[in-house]
Amino acid sequence: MTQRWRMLGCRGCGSAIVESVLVIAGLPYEREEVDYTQKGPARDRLLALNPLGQVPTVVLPGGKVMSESAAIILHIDETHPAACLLPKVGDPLRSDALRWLIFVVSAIYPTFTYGDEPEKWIGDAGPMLREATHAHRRALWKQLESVTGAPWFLGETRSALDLYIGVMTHWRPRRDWFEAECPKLFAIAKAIDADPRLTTLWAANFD
Ligand SMILES: N[C@@H](CCC(=O)N[C@@H](CS)C(=O)NCC(=O)O)C(=O)O
Repeated sequence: MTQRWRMLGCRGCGSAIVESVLVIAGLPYEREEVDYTQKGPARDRLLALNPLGQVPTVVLPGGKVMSESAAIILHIDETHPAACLLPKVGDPLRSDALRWLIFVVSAIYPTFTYGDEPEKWIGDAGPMLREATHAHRRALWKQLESVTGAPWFLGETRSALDLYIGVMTHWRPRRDWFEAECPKLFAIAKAIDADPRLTTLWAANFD
């Protein structure tokens, strides 16, 4: 029975969010690169663990499979409280953290699910869905910007939300847009870029 985490991830993808949490929590892991857009043995291995074919998908020490980044992070927060991924139970900031964590994964993330390969869902009308999800995503980020604190999303309290912001601002509409339209989110993203614990991980994903 393996004692290490196993991560199925894809360069530049949401797997980097959970990888950054594993690094911060000091949890060693093995990583398999899976380009989920390409049919083949790697994608088959991913589908066998997670029929959605999404990354991150992890195998916990002991063999249990988890997908869904927020669920994985909540699990690590419970089992490794010293990593300070979320405000503790009883801290008034915890409800804010949970609200906006789920907002990111349930409102913003699906705009990529449906907008990245829109032809997969609606064939020839794909470009319309792509533009609609793109516009919706910009509006959602602006909503998040309106409740963003400094220097971190929750103000003085650093959390896993900052890691989502660091990674997801690399994606469309990308950093230049955030700098112009969402300066508080952009500042958090730059601070996350500069975290020395994550230099190697960011280079592997985004350079
Ligand atoms: N709700 C999932 C979303 C994961 C997700 O959509 N990951 C993308 C990569 S960043 C993916 O695997 N996309 C492939 C697909 O949806 O087919 C999470 O929070 O982990």
